[in-house]
Amino acid sequence: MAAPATVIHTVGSKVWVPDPAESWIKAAVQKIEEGKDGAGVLIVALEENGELRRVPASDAPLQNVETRGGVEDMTRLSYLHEPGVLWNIKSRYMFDDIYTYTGSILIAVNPFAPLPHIYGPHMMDQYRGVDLGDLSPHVYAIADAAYRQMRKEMKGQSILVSGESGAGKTETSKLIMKYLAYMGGYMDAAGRRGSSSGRSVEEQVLESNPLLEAFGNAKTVRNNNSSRFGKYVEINFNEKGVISGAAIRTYLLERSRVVAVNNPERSYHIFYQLCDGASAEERARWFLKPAQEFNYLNQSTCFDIPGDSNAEEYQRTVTAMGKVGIPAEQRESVFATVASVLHLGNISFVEGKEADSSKVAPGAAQEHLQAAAALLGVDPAGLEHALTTRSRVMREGVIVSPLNVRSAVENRDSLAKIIYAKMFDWLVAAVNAAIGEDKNCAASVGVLDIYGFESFEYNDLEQFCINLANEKLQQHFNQHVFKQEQAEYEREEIDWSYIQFVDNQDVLDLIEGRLGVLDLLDEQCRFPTATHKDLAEKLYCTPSVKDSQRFAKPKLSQTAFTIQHYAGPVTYQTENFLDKNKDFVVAEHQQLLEASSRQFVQELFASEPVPEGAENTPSKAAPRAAFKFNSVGSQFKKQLGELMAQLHTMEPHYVRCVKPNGLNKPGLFENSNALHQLRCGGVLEAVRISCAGFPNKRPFPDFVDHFWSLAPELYHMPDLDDRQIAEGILKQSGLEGYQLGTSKVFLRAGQMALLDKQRTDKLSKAAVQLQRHARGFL
Ligand code: AOV
Ligand code: MG
Repeated sequence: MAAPATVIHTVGSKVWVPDPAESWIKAAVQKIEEGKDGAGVLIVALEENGELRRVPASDAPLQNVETRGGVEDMTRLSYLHEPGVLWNIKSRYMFDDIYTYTGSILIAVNPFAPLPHIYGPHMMDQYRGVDLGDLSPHVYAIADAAYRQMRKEMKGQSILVSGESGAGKTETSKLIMKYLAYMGGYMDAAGRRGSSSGRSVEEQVLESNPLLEAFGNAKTVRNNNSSRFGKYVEINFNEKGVISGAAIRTYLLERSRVVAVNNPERSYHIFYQLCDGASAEERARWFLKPAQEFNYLNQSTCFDIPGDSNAEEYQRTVTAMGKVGIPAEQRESVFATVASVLHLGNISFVEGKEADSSKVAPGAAQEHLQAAAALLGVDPAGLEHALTTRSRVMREGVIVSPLNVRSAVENRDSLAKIIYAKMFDWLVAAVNAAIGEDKNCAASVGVLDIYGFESFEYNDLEQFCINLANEKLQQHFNQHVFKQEQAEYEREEIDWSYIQFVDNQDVLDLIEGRLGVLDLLDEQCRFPTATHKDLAEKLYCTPSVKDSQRFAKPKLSQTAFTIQHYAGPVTYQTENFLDKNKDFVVAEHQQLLEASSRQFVQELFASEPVPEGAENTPSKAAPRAAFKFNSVGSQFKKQLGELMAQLHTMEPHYVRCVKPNGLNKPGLFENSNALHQLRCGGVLEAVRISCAGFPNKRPFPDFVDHFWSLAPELYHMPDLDDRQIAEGILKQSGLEGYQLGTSKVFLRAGQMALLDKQRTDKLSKAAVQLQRHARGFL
């Protein structure tokens, strides 16, 4: 992305040079030399301490002329390059201007401090009906643009919010939803907002947020309120622009958190809310104890979130459930089920009489067995049996075998996870049923709050799925950015046919294409005896995978694989891929719970076909016929496919959230961290696409005002218009490949810098002449 070499530099040019600590650092050119291969080499002095460095000229893009507090739209920068983009965002952030546009994309940097003065009805009123760019960049402006475009064209709009954990996606999505609810709220004949009677749809939509957050968010090391699921909310509007319904879809709730929490993280908020906030009667009904006494919670020493009260949040959740429209009996059932999960976690096992068998331990574990059974509406003996044995339906009949203590614990955990996951899905369905989708709506606005690209030390199936989602969204994004550029070129009637567009279709083919990684994973999951080594072997030797440019086998591992994602390479460890990809309910759990005396539990487990021979530890079982299973990866791929199909019918709007530092602190901006996110969020890709075409667009009058000195004789010709003067200036410059549109000059990457240099040279020559001239007089 750096501007072309030497020709743009002169002694004294202010440049950016790469720096290991700061990514980019400011410097001034002291001397220009020719390197071995003829390429330019610069000796530069760092602005901060005068230190001299030698850098290839091609690594030293020119600085933009400094404007205090940066520019509101990155495309207005004279030089659109990585350090320019980064510096602009940073300078704005230091003035608490957290929002910046790159064309129509909004970049939002998390302030990590409340900024009440920029939000609320007063601000919403200001942004209402105002064109993007007329006021300071704001998330309300994006929401308003979507809302107005929807009304004007009666076409669906989507607002896609992305960014890494803690970057501010959920907060941003909520701000968008609040804006849409405000604009689309019911208004009576006198123009009063808010519905006069009962619940309003917009209130239900907004209250679904705290509700789902209570059950699907948790404190992690990255974010005290981290969403552990992806979410797409579609808000329906009638032809008057009033909200008429909504539909919520969720993706991939993290299940493992229900039974395993690492210090200093927490499990889902609702567990702590319940333990601290339930009334004395409720505590008695649900056999509750302090959170510290439940094994699923006390693996971590964190039970509270600084600044939050679990008990108050419990009230907030109950209120939200009520406002959304979940009646008291159902709330009771949900909480009883949440409590049952906690009790399950306290059922421990000891060795049974037979070898390799187990039974529930005496003492406290028995009480929790009783409690869990009561809350789940099943017989305690039946629950114990389901936890400590495994039956398999074979051709010869049903074979019941005991489980040892370790397997019983695993079995108990998988029951807890499936109950919680089904309850979460039930809640989403209940919210949808209560709000109601308006299938006959005039148009909708969809808001997507989905996990950003992830790359950790250890990357598992979750990261693989999340990164697949990001690749899909990235493709959608690239296509859109590219289309927008093209649209402008077409409007200006210039030729753009030769502009190349690099796609990430090859990564998608590798992951989700025929005989791609997901296909091979499913294939291995159908072999009960297959291990992760078999999977890895399969990946390493199948042509559709191994021959992909985007696939590599890491040198030091026999079971991992690396995918070259658009945002960088990620190495995935396959150890858990097979187990995590298999999703089914263990036969005894299904039988036990579908016969529950509690209607709610029955509903959760309403008969699902149980696959023959299915059980959850197939790797330890004897070889047997392949069984049908539900593939987590393929299910997710299908969901994603549906989401993308939906998004393709809508006009997209993008918000890229950036986390300015890893400490969640206000006022701190870490360059390399932010740069990485701009890369992952496709912001730099958008800049690249724009640079591949004509990154600098200047209206004729502006162009002439700036560069007239390159052809002063033309400037003074009375018959020429600005377009003709601009054309003359460009002809004289010796540049090639630029274009003249109907109202603007379109310059290729780097050409602005070259013109600027010609202008500076000319002006300094003129200045020297002027000086001589002046001296002559003395
Ligand atoms: P995320 O959704 O992107 O992370 P959140 O939206 O939960 O991130 O934001 C994390 C925290 O940053 C919030 O709890 C707020 O404290 C703060 N924050 C974010 N945006 C703003 C804002 N506009 N104004 C003030 N504070 C803000 V995750 O769900 O973990 O991927 O999985
Ligand atoms: Mg979130």
